[in-house]
Amino acid sequence: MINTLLIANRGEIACRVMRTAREMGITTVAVHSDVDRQAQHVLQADIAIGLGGAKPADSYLLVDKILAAAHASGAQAIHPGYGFLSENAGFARACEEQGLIFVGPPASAIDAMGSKSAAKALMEKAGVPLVPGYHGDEQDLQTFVTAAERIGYPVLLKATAGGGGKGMKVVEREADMAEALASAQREAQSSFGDARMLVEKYVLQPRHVEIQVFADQHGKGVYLNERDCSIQRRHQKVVEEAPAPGLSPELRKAMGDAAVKAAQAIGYVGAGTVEFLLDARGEFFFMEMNTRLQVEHPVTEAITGQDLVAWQLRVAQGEKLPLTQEQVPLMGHAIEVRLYAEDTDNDFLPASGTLQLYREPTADKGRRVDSGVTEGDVVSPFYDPMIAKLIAWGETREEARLSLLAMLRETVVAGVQTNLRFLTRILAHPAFAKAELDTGFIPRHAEQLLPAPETLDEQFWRVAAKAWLLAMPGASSVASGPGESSPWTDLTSWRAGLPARTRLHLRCGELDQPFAAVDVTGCSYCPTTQTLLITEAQQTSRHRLLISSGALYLHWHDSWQRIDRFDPIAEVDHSHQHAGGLQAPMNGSVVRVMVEPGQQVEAGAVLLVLEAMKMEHSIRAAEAGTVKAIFCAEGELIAEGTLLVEMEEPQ
Ligand code: MV4
Repeated sequence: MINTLLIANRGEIACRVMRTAREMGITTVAVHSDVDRQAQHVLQADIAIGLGGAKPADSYLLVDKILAAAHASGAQAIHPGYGFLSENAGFARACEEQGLIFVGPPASAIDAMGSKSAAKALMEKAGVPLVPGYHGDEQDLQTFVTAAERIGYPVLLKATAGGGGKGMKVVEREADMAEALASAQREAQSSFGDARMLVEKYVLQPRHVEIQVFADQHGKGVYLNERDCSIQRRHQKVVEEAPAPGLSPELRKAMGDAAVKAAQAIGYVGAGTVEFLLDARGEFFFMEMNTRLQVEHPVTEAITGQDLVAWQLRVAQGEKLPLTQEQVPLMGHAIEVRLYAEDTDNDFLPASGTLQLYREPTADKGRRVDSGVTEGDVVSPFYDPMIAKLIAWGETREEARLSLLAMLRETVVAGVQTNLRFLTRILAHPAFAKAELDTGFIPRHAEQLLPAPETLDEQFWRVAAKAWLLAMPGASSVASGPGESSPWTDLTSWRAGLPARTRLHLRCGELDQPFAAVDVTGCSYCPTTQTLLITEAQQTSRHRLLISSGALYLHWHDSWQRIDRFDPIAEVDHSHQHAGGLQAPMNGSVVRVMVEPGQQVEAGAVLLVLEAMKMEHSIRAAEAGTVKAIFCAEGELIAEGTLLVEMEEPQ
């Protein structure tokens, strides 16, 4: 019996596993790195044990510390989640040796699937369909040329030790084989320390269809239907759904039976996934087996009504599978998207930072959100950048799709860049609506899916200014409110002999916009629903706003834009400035000095760049003139009020 379970993981999957454990009356033990001390998985656990460090190698991968934590907390079992130690045969073996239950397959089954060519040999023997190819020990050029000749070009070279698409090379014709093989071998040697290759028929525009399998310790195995995970970006899954659209019951059974056969051939126990390539003609081929619970398991749970973590824990305790094959339901349709902290404008670079705003869609029938964060948490650069998974279930695929789109529109994230808009565009794409799925989906539709780099147009700034004046506490005091004689909110004040001074200056990211006047006629803000209504030319548009810690957030084209008052330094030019000099408006450091003494500058030219409160601020020349002296240097820390630059005004 498991009455205490240690979860050797973090984030959403640790929270997910703990939820079921709690429901089963099991005491939960979290382990955590130093940076995760206040993470959700730690706060939700009954017992939390620090591992130290930040990087996985210094924390969640420390086998000895995790085993010691299990013993110290009285845990009988360890659930590894996914990633980290989940497919580490050495860890599974160490658990077995120390009398701890590893919630996963036997170490021998992990080993069996570790090498691609060995796995293929095993699957071939078990009668699981393979892509025609060669996966033997001979590694000379002639062997590969002969094999490719036999299977027919194009062929695909894959590293035996590889995975996730690394070290793969398509070869179109015999003349290219020598160079392709040498280069693939070099890459495999440097990536995996193992140059061995295999070659397969290259399947054009395949779908990624995987079967969820389960096996108990009594020799029984079942499949819980399939998932289509064809929508991937650089071998990273983005959207997953169950069942696979268009899969006939006959094909489902054929793939399911093959997957169970694959599992039984290696003495599998617990949850596993057998991945197949499915070609346009409905032929399927074994790709690999994942010996863990997968990220996308919720879509299977949604269409079967089963709790796969409960199944894992029951099987791990020696119980029989809860259902026979005939009893496994397939109800409706479910789709999942992975919300990642990443910069879609910048080659999907992982993003990090504080979740200044984080609001999940409301829980409702057929909706599910699995996450491991809350507002104010930090998305750190040390771990996988997935923030949450959103899952929608419907009677039909279209119902699930529309429900998931609604969930995406309710999701609010600010402070960290995410792929929220990218996901919305995929779900809204006509080709996705028509279920035109294959692994080329994202590259094929990239132009429509990839958000153009941020350009905030005039309309955005108009809405932002109205929102600021009507919704921000105190903002309207700078203006005459609506209902007064003039419909214009005049933001300019005149001073004899001086140019008009802008009173509202907003900033959004790196862009800023000054306003002399803002027309708020026909506009209203409703604080309870947090919506701004703008009526123009008989048409009312509705805008969603959020106000949090002094900033305004405006929902604009499927993402949230943070709007602040522009840089107080802008005010320096006018008010904090001694005659001919520029002072630091706040404590900070000098990032860059852009000018030299004696240099002539135009009005508005950037003289210095300061960093304060993690933001960069430009110090600009108020008027054209000559730089007389500079009193600071790059990298220097400066106090508020320090004179930084002296300007000589033209005579
Ligand atoms: C293939 C293939 C076409 N033909 N094998 C990519 C990752 C690795 N697990 C297997 N992969 C592929 N193997 C043959 N013989 C195309 C892919 C492939 C792919 C597979 C699944 C999901 C997305 C993919 C994206 C590009 C290529």
